[in-house]
Amino acid sequence: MSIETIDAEDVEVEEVLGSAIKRREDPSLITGRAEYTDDIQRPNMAHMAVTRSQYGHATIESIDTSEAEAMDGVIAVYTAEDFDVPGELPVGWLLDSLRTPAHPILASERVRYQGDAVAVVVADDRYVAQEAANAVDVDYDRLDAVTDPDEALEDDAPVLHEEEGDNVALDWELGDAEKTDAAFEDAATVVEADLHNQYLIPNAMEPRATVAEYNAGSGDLEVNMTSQNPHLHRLLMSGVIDHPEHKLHIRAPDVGGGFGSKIHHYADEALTALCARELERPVKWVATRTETYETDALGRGHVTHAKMALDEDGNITGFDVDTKASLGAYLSTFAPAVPTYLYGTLLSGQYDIPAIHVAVEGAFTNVPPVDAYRGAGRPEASYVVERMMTLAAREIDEDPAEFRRKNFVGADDFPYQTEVAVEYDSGDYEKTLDEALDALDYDELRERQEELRDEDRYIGVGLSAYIEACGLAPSELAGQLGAQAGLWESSLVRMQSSGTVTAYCGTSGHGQGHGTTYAQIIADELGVPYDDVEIVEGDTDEVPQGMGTYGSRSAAVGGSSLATSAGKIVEKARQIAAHQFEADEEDVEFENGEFHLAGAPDESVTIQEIAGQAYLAHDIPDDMEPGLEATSFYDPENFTFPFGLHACVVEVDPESGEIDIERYVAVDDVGNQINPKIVEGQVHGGVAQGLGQALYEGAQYDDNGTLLTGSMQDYVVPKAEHIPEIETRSTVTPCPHNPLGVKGVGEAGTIAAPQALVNAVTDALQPFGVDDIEMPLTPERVWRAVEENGGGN
Ligand code: MCN
Repeated sequence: MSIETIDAEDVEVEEVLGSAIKRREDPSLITGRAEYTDDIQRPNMAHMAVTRSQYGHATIESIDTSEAEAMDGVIAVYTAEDFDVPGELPVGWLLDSLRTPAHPILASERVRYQGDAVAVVVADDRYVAQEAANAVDVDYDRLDAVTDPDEALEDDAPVLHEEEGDNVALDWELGDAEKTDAAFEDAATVVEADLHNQYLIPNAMEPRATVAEYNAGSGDLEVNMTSQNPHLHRLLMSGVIDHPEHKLHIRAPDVGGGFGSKIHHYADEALTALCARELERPVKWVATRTETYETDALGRGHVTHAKMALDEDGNITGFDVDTKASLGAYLSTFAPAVPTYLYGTLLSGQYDIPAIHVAVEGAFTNVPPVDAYRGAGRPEASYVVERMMTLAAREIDEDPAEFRRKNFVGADDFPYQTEVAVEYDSGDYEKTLDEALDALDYDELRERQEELRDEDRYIGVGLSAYIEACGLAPSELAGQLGAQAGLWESSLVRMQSSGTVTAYCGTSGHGQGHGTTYAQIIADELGVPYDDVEIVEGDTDEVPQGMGTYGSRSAAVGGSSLATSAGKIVEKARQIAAHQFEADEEDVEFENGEFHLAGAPDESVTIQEIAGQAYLAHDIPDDMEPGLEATSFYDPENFTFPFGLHACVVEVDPESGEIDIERYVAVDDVGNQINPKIVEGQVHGGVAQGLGQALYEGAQYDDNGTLLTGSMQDYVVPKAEHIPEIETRSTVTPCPHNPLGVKGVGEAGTIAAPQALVNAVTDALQPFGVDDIEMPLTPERVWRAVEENGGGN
């Protein structure tokens, strides 16, 4: 059922957009020719390693670097006092209630999570550097720690940032509390639940890494790093290490996945750059897998109490959500946006809910900073909405599919203004539900479920009607909400005089196949062969400006910017063609790469020929500048709201707690698809991560803040054998406000999958009265849930 790929040379220009062309980036990736940061070698390069706290919370009494300094091969050892720079990591999203305690790149008085950096060592050799980092003698006085956001907000909790008085990082609400209270007063049914969304470790295949070189002659500092947004990193790092932005060059070589973890500005990359500048020598730092587990920003970490009000006909009349969200020990770059605007605004789900109120308290806790991880806020919202929809349907004894259908925003109701600030652009939710029910053969499935129960076999069906917001956002609106950056995207498209094209885009792909899909967009807009288009990303020296890749924004915002730049080229080329035809511009038509006069298609000139003329500049219109290139800054009008219906069918063994996934059906609507194969791949990857959360993953800390799941042996990520065949289908409801009609797909699967699985397992266990099991649904937890309900006896 998987989509067949096509070789680019077999695709006509007019069909290039929307074709499942093979990803052009794969041959180099799968034959070992890719260049990752750790592959970079420089003459005289030194290596940096970091001394990190092994305590979750402690004061630093003293730091003795003498033993490390005396080791053979050690070049320098630095602590906080050695760097005369601002040295504090900034927060890129501010809220009125937000507290912003200092986030130093090296701790000097107190450590607040296991992995907090205290010193760095630079040595000739990576292993010597690590050994010396271990030899830095830090005298700690251990403090009580707290890792759970609910507990961190209690009066007697140990306080992380004493100057703040308590652990409240932010206090935020959205929606109409009074109206929502009134809905509950009048409700025929009220459904309540406590829902947890555990800490996740992003686990990109390639650990974070940096190679920095400083040219003392020119003052240029060149930093190769694992980045999802080099231009943003340039801006942030220039402040942290006090280096002029125009003298800082950030490049992301091939990046082995990020899932959000490589958006943020961490201490380590800034420290590597500082060491290179201090020592005037290239310096490399590569995180060990242990450091990845201890220091990459975590995802999720929510504890929620939710209430849903229904009238006597089963219509939702109110939704009240109270969430305690962990922000970790310090605020990471975009952390404040994640449990607030990326979460609360999605709590209407696919439903017409007349009253919603959400209150979020953010807590400082003794775990690494918590920030965006694939989905960022939207999986947490979708989990709450879709778990509650399932619980409510059970409460009033309605079929979960029909209960959802009854409450959907109707296909004719778009644009739809929710009660939580956002306006959905377009959608047709019944269509994806119907596709999924058809794929499942739903009625037959329910009959089989009944029959099997008589044989003591327990199958369950879980539905997840998810919505997400991507392509963030109109810059002005984002600014009003607290963003400290614009959220446009920029591109430069240049047609060379021979007619080949180089397109530079400010996004920075790291596995999503932008080289392929962007070339499809350009080839389509300009009517040139796909193979004649080269895409450049991820380099502040080559790409004029950019905001990067996250929030599934690249197709909707970056792609739209590319289409806009290419459109400008066509317009300039049209003027040159009109000049050649001695005709008015309005009479010149452009089709499949050729200009001709209206009604005279046989006499045409190709855009490549025009490019030659544009650079020769011997005969172009008066007052026209030579050359054929265009830049644009595309600022979206709105978010775009992809949606879909994921359904999971499981069989659960109540005696062992084991879950067998029989089927996983994913129906997604991401608007027009640039490349259906890449869309399918993104859904597969996302679902794998979502099922990983539901079944296996979860960072666990003990009472001291010590990470108990600090390796791949203890923190289970799903392997191919754990993932069922994912049956994908799609519907197409174009985005009405961007030139390509596209919505994002990069996070859809991760947002949809966890609750599809949990809903399925609890559906299977209805005969045992099991309504909720905390993720991950390990066999032990499933078995305990059955036992706690009397084991069915
Ligand atoms: N696409 C398409 N048609 C659409 C929408 C998208 O063909 N209607 C294509 C795009 O052109 C792009 C890909 O699908 O090639 C993903 O596009 P988009 O949804 O715009 O997402 P981004 O490219 O902005 O990628 C970010 C997104 C996020 S936020 C995370 S997290 C994530 C993800 O992508 N991390 C990934 N997918 C990942 N895939 C890999 N391999 N590695 C990661 O770290």
